Amino acid sequence: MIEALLWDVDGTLAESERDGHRVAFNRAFEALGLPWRWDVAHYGALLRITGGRERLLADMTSRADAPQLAGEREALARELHRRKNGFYADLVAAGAIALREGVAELIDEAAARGVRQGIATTTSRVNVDALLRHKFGPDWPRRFAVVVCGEDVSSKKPDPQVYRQALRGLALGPLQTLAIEDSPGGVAAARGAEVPVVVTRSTYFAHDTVEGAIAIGPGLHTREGWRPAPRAATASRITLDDLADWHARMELVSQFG
Ligand code: XBP
Ligand code: MG
Repeated sequence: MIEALLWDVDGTLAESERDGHRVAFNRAFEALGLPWRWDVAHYGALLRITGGRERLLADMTSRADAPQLAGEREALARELHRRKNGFYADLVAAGAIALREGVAELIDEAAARGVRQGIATTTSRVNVDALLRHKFGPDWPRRFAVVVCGEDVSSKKPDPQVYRQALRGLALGPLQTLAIEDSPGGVAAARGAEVPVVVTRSTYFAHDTVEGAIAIGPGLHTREGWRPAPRAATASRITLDDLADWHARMELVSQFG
């Protein structure tokens, strides 16, 4: 029985990376007079590092024109990240980032059926707030019983901390919940906390091998292309009944290429 859904943000609620965070990082580089630009492919490789500030620091290790001292690098990463988050909020407010199809429907359906919901993300709280405020209005936090963000944990995904903290906030055991994720790191984080996880493939993790999901498919908007195939056909999208059915058949945990 699913008591709560735990949502990842970037890649799952919205395709926010390529046209959101990436563009905002590039604007931050420009604003500080830096010649660095992250193209779509390079950003895809950098996404293996979770956390925007951590991503900046990792990229600096391969740039000869980055500050040499660790303290200076950290200060630059902090300032770039602060500016990036501002540009990201601008992009969201301008309508550049849409919720993925089927997401709003499932959030509404879960709320109507009394299933609690939470956010479990490595993203900064300001970015979650910018996105969800734009999509659901200023009282968006009322839709979520718990919201755990990047700054709330000492170690980001794939570390399971974010999920453990969300479970504590909900006062539920892992098997009473279900996570929705898009990346191998997110799946590892959920699994590390023993939370069953369903994967909706996103642009940047379209072909990665995902281990241990209870179901994987192209998105919540369609019943096509899912493994295992959804059985509880009550709509043309993935519904709470489909999630409950996969959750009940959890012995199907396996590796999807
Ligand atoms: C995605 C991330 C984040 C975002 C950028 O997290 O790794 O770092 O790319 O956000 P998730 P910040 O899929 O768990 O939502 O710059 O705020 O880190
Ligand atoms: Mg994600």
